[in-house]
Amino acid sequence: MITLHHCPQTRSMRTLWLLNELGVPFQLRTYPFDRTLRSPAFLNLSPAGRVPALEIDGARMFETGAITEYLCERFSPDGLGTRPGSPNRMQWLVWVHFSETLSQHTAALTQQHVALREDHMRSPIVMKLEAARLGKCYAALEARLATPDENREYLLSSGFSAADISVGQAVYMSRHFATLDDFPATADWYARITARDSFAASLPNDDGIYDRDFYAPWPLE
Ligand SMILES: N[C@@H](CCC(=O)N[C@@H](CS)C(=O)NCC(=O)O)C(=O)O
Repeated sequence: MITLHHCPQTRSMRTLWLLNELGVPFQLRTYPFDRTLRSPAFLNLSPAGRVPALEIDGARMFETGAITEYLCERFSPDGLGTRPGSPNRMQWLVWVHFSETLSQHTAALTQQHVALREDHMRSPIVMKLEAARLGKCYAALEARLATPDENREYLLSSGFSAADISVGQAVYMSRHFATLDDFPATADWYARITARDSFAASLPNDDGIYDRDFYAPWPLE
């Protein structure tokens, strides 16, 4: 049995979406996003106290990118995944791991806007810089998706894959801090991939750690 250790509205939603899309049996253990992740029992699953953590084949895994690669190798090597040596392998790896570039900016912005509760703890400069860096990530996606010579519906020309899930979940989170308004091909792609039942099945029941849809970087409220 596979067990996903999960906090809603975090990177573990990426693994949840992937498991839902793979259609393999798994159980979900949901935790509050708090000091529970620092308990000895949780640190035994994930030594830095992070989600996702996955139990599979009697072993314990952490790191979203590694989990994505492993699950795809096991359950969908030629569908959601790509085999080493296949034509799309390089781009698949690039985009699966690019999701982390987006997520680190979202994590910094979540810390600034949400976790640090007092205004004097926050840095407007960091908020502005990190939101601008999300814009650079969107520009990279737009360049990939809005190619002049090819109408690319997904990140890989071969079709929907775990690369779309990985980056799509990262964009789902980053939209709290930077809109897709200036990136039409990326907005279309995002609408396309989030129309899937597997995405709907991975959504949290409530807003979780965010108390609003969008946090503007400046001015500080
Ligand atoms: N590179 C790691 C990052 C994991 C990570 O930082 N997860 C966040 C949630 S998005 C977390 O668990 N944070 C808890 C904390 O920092 O205490 C991965 O992709 O799994």
